[in-house]
Amino acid sequence: MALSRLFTIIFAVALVAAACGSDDTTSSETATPEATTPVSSPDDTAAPAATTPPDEGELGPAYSDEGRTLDAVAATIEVDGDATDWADIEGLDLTLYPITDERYAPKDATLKAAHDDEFVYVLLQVDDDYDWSADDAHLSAAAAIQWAIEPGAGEAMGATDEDRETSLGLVDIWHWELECEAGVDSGGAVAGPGEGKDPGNDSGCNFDDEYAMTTEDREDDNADGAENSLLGVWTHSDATAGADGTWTFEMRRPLVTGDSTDAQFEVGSDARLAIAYWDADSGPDGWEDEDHVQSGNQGWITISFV
Ligand SMILES: [Ca+2]
Ligand SMILES: [Ca+2]
Ligand SMILES: [Ca+2]
Ligand SMILES: [Ca+2]
Repeated sequence: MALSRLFTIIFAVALVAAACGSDDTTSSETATPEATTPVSSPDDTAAPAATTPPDEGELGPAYSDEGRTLDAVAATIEVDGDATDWADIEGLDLTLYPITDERYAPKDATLKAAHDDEFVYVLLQVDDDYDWSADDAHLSAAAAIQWAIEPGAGEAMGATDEDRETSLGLVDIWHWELECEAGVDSGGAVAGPGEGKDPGNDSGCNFDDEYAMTTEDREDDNADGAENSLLGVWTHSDATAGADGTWTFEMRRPLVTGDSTDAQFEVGSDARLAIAYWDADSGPDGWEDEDHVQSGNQGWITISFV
């Protein structure tokens, strides 16, 4: 098994295992990392964009670290699950590839990013049929966005495949299991962490503000006074069980939170992003750890705040 593939397996397993349900282990005893400077690309000389996407089912990295870029443009966005306000914003079309098993079909997706004076906005749209259960998040789609907090962070939750135990930097994770129905405001902007939970835990809808140092070390944000006001609304183009269509995940967070466990964004700077998506049709009990498609095995996507 190629190291890169093993790496993505570990990434997926660690991410999902730590996220199952809303009972994330509290970690008040976990040391909060020192504050870090805002992310910027370590090398302003962008490599030429890759022009040939990987073949379907090809799992190895097909892009350099700087190979895919997307501008986060100034715009007026309302987080309501309606992508109409993004219509004039250029997106990045990409294919999310499976982790451990080619049984799971790659998923086509479109990513857009924007900002205003206060917030960063992310729109993730994934082509997949509609599955949602009020009772079991594994029978619903799920999605996650990962940002590098520190420039050198590996896309395996901060580590690398060669040394999964050594963090090269923190990553910020917005992790969304769809416990609330379509059209509902989700995240720390509208719900607290819940009894005994760390501040990053969203007790309302399970749209959590998290961080990771390695594949084995992921937590809800847990600093005293942490700022965790993620806001997200999801919809699907045809909310009929099994109906083909497109998932829309619309998200917002303040550009600057001050949290050491969040990426901080600044107009004129770059950030690095990766995406994960879970398909509820992956197995009879919904998605499991390996039922995960993602962009990280193709390298970070550079987001330029312009
Ligand atoms: Ca909208
Ligand atoms: Ca599906
Ligand atoms: Ca936070
Ligand atoms: Ca965070």
